[in-house]
Amino acid sequence: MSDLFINGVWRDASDQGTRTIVCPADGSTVGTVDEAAAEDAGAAVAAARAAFDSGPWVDTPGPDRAALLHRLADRLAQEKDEVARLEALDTGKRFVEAQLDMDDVIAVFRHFASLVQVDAGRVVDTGVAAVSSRVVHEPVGVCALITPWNYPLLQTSWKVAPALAAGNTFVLKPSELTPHTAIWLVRTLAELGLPEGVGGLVLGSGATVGAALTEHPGVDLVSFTGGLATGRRIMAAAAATVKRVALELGGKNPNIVFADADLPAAIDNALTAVFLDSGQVCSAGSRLVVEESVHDQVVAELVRRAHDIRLGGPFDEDAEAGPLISAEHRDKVQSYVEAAVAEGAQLLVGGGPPADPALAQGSYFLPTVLDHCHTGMRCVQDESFGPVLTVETFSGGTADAAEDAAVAIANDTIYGLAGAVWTENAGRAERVARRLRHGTIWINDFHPYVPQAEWGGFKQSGVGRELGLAGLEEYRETKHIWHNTRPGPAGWFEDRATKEGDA
Ligand code: TXE
Repeated sequence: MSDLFINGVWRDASDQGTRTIVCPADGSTVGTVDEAAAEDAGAAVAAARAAFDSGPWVDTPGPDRAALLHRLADRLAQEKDEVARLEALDTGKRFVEAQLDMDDVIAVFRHFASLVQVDAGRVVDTGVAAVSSRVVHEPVGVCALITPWNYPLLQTSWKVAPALAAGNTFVLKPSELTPHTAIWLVRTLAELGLPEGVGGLVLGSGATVGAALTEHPGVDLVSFTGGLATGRRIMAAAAATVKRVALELGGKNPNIVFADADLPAAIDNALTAVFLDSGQVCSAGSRLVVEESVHDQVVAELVRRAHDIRLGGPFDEDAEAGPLISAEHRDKVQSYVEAAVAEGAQLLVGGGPPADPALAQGSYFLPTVLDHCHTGMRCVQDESFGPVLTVETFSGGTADAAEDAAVAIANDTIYGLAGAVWTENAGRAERVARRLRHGTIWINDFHPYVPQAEWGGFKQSGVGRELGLAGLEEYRETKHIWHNTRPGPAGWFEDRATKEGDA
């Protein structure tokens, strides 16, 4: 095995720990990997610290750093199907979706490669002729990158690409459930010439390895994508040494449908919004917020379509959606639905695992629609991270009142990651988009993103932004260099000895 990469060497875990990775589509074994101990995390941080402080990567010119990112993208393009297969087996997601994820990973590496080439800082006019003053960007230092299981390589690329582009060193800890594409990534970077110690890989649990990284004084920045509870823990741990944190903590994302929308398009996209990747998407449109006058029509059609969604494993060409990540997660989604019904929600379709015996070994959950929900319910406030849609209804005596009602409902959440508005009225679309307190807003669409645009959350959906231009800034310090070309005394404090001597 030797799946831990520390100081340029592939190693076993120091306590010989291992973990078996299981495909959630059928319970089959994908492989066995090393499971690091806390001291392995410490060793990886020490190596990344030494590599940062000795400068082989910081001092590598930007265009050369960019060239490595492009080489990685080229290699992934060549090996796309094999890497997608690894991803599909670890996550249970459909192979075709994993292939699309690989295209996105390639685009992310190329995006950050393009950014490094252009930024040389800026000159500041101080108003003092003898002073040359400039603002430059430097890497933050050692980055602990902690990633989740839903889009394993893609989420990792959102962190590794900007960390390297900016000249940092990193220690990557992927989700313990889905490590195989992280191993591929670090192995490939090393083959392509990443200097020793610059990129480390430790596999293992959050409680042991993740916590060791977030507490380690040698780490300067923690970038984390995962659940809100873990995000809070990481922020608290990082406070002890005032590490920089970047957090993406999911969402409870409203999808607002006005009566004047293109309803066939809105309904079709509402399905993709919530049931893509079985709802295991941080930006899933898990809250349908629909105008009362079209509620019955929209919900009836959604229920009919949801009922027909075909579930299946990664290589089932008829499948439209895959399993949940684990049996534990499926049970969590099940209890979420039960709690919603107990709160008064009406279960219209789904609500449990499928009856099909062919799917019995996997962690499948039927696409589910819960009607008559409102913001006072936990099922509307808490992330289920499963294929579960809650339906809320709004109305207003006037067009303005309807807008106000929709916005109030959509913003009544502690989260603020993403949201959508469906309407044929362009003015309304713009007004509502501006009033929604969420980091990404789609108008008459749902889910598309591009690496050129920032991604991240308002409120408790997180801290900071990934992608776009800001996604590089997370990994850079800003330094002001003041150069006085005619140095002389400041003259602030009187030099008494000289003065007395003169007298
Ligand atoms: O996430 P965790 P889990 C949400 C979703 C899901 C819930 C729980 O609602 O149901 O989170 O999922 C590492 N210190 N999202 O338990 O625990 C862990 O090993 C440092 C939203 O799988 O947040 C893994 O690498 N690290 C989401 C990563 O954190 C710790 C994607 C994510 O795991 C740690 C996934 C600790 N104390 C889940 N504890 C999104 N935003 O897209 C765990 N980890």
